[in-house]
Amino acid sequence: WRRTHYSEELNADIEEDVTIAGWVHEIRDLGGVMFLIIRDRKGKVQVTLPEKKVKDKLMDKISEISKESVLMVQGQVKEDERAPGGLEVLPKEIKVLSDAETPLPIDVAGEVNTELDNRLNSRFLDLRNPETLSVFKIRDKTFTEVRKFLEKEGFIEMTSPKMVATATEGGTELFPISYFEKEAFLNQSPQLFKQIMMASGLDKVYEIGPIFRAEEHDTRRHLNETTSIDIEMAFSDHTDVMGILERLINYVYEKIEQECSEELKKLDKDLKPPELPFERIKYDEAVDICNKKGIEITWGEDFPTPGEKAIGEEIGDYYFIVDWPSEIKPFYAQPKEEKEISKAFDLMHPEFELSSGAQRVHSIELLKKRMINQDLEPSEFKFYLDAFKYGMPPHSGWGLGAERLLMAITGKPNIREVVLFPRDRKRLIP
Ligand code: ATP
Ligand code: AMO
Repeated sequence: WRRTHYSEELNADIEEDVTIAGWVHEIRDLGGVMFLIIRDRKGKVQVTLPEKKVKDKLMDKISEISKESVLMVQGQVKEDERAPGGLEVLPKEIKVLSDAETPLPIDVAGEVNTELDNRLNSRFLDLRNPETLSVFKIRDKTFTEVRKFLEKEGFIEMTSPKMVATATEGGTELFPISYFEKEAFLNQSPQLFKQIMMASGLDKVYEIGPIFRAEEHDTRRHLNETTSIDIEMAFSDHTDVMGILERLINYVYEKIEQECSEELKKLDKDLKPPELPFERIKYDEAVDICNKKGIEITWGEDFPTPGEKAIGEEIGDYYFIVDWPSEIKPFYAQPKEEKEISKAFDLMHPEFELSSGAQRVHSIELLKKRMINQDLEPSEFKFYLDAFKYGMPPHSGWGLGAERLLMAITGKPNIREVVLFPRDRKRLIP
């Protein structure tokens, strides 16, 4: 037997027998007639078994079936206005491919509010809930559209190693691993590798891949393994890549709004593409907003979560923070003429940070100086610094947290909702 149709492909004009396959969503026995609602990836369809018309053998088989068991049903499609969707299948043969144990560990229909922890423990069952499935259909579409956009802009996809010898984003957040006789870590960012590629002549590269951060804290917007969308672009400054970033966000919102309307409806999410261009506010202005709202910040500090929220409330949409103090941005961020300010930026959603980026230092002398200032040993970065010796164009780039973007699109308040198998402070299984 092979599936001939998904539920949503059925229509009353089909004369030949069809074969559908899926899970038993619901069983109703009205005495004299039984209804099975079969669910597949695309929807649901009713299978109707009137006792008089169906073979006894079939009836016996079905009377013992449990919810969420896997069936294949062969039969005729019939119009009936009493059936949900106006169609039903009258079975000639039913195969039980797999029985489901009872009770189920979580409520698949999503009527009982199951705790996230339990849902994550049985993610395969959780995905049978159309609301959860919608999140992951949107996730799939988001990655597809990000790739389409970047390819159209002339970016080439690269993949960088995830097992590395050095930190890039501060030494405290590294996961050490055992790598034969060497000291090694899981990579925090493709940063150094995408920059090295700027000396290769590829000009525009992107990577979508995992990054690992040993952050101790347990919040709604941090994971220990997360997906980063990274770009790097030669012969550009920070304003060029900020333009690409805002157009990318706007494009992805439009595509999801147009092509995932069913999924958005299931999530009860009204998605409006943010208006272009996004507002740009200076670091100093952001500090003022915080101080005015009673969140004390001194110049040279990063914004604490309440500060981010306060600025987000004031602006109400996506915005960039620019003109950051050089001292709180990584060594690779290019300072402006007035050295204490850098050509780095953060892209903010009203509720959290979504991306950071910068024009990069491309002078090897300045790069070494900034490393030393940040207590990094240039000799450990030889493989990276070498790329700056033989012709390195000016370049810029950013890293965008894919799960943060998906939180914004789906409206899910917890980052764990938008990853199949999240890794956080407490969770390593499944
Ligand atoms: P990135 O980590 O990429 O810089 P982010 O938004 O996660 O982006 P963090 O530096 O991790 O930035 O944290 C930003 C802010 O989040 C910090 O300034 C801090 O106030 C807040 N924060 C960090 N850890 C916690 C925590 N455990 N609880 C509440 N807030 C936190
Ligand atoms: P940054 O450290 O700001 O920059 O990371 C970029 C973006 O990645 C996301 N992100 C996270 N999301 C969930 N959980 C985490 N633990 C986590 N850590 C980071 C955020 C963040 O804005 N190399 C630079 C990028 C560059 O300059 O190109 C970098 O890694 O959305």
